[in-house]
Amino acid sequence: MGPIKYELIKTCKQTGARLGRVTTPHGSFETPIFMPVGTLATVKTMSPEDLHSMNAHIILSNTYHLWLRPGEDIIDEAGGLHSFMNWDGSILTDSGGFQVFSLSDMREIEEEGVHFRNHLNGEKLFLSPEKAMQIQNKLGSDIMMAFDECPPYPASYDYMKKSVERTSRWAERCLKAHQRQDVQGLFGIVQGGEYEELRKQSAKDLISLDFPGYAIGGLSVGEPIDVMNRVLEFTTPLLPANKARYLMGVGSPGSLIDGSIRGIDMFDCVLPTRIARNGTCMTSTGRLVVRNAKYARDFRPIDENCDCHVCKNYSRAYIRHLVKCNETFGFRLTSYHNLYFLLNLMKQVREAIKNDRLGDFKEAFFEQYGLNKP
Ligand code: PRF
Ligand code: ZN
Repeated sequence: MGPIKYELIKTCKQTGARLGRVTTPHGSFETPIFMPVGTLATVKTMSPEDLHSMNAHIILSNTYHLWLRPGEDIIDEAGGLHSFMNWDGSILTDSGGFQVFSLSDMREIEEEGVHFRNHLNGEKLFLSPEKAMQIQNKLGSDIMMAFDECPPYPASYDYMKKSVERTSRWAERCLKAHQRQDVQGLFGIVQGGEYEELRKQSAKDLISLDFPGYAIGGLSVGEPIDVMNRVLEFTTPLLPANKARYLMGVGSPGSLIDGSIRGIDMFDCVLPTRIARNGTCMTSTGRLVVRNAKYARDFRPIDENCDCHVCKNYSRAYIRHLVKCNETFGFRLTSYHNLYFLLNLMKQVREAIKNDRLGDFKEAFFEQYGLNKP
């Protein structure tokens, strides 16, 4: 038995969504779940105590960023990422592949790995499956991700096929290079863009390597929503029912519900914290841009239906003032509310699965949030 366990508790009779439980060396949590993003070993403006108070159980961090700053050796010396940042919940680290593709220019992909330039100082760097495992082993995350290629959308069938084959070979190298299989679990990443045959090939290759969990990568890279939903519809059924499934980089309220309905258990996204830092809040009736002039004398909470600490204690007018003045506390308040909103949304999704009524929940939520009906 490896360090990462998934138990399927039940499936929603109305939608097929899964209620499950994931256990890592740092605790266990019910799924579907949203993971706040802490790229640089901090969920921007949030303390670990804040994260606990909103019932976050697992956060995501990034190999690429921590490799560049402060370097994996310093984190290793600190006793690993958990003790370095004082977070005793679970941590998942992305492998760096995606970040190399999205942040740096002049990258060159070859069989051995990827050559690219440091996005901070232009220095030449090289990342490979072996290096990505070495770094993640030193970070000590509970769940590590395989080193993959996430091609841009759209990519030709021929390119995608070559890329999927290489990502499968890289996945095998990752498994061989992973040195701490007793305490860290390694997830494989299914690629293949919008091509059903290639998703099948990718899933088959990875399943033969027997990872303790599988991610679906290469989505939310600019394709229309219905393309993402269709890809999920034919991809999640290819994955083993007794392992966790993670949809990478997806976290808008609508796609969290749509992904859950298609069998996804884990999600992450910078969206809630990123939009919080320009004064945009998620509420039960849609987005609210709190920096707008119309909130200058609005003494109601951000969301009248939210019972988070921010909505119980602070007004739109006050938060608007702080955000307009670039006061850090303003971004702390909007970030806290947005994360709470998504964690609470997932709690409602789990509750709806328990009651076999996620379809009804989706309809009511989409209506209220102002999303188009399916
Ligand atoms: N691969 C990796 N990380 C990712 C992605 C991917 O395809 C995505 C795609 N949305 C986000 N983060 N390794
Ligand atoms: Zn709130």
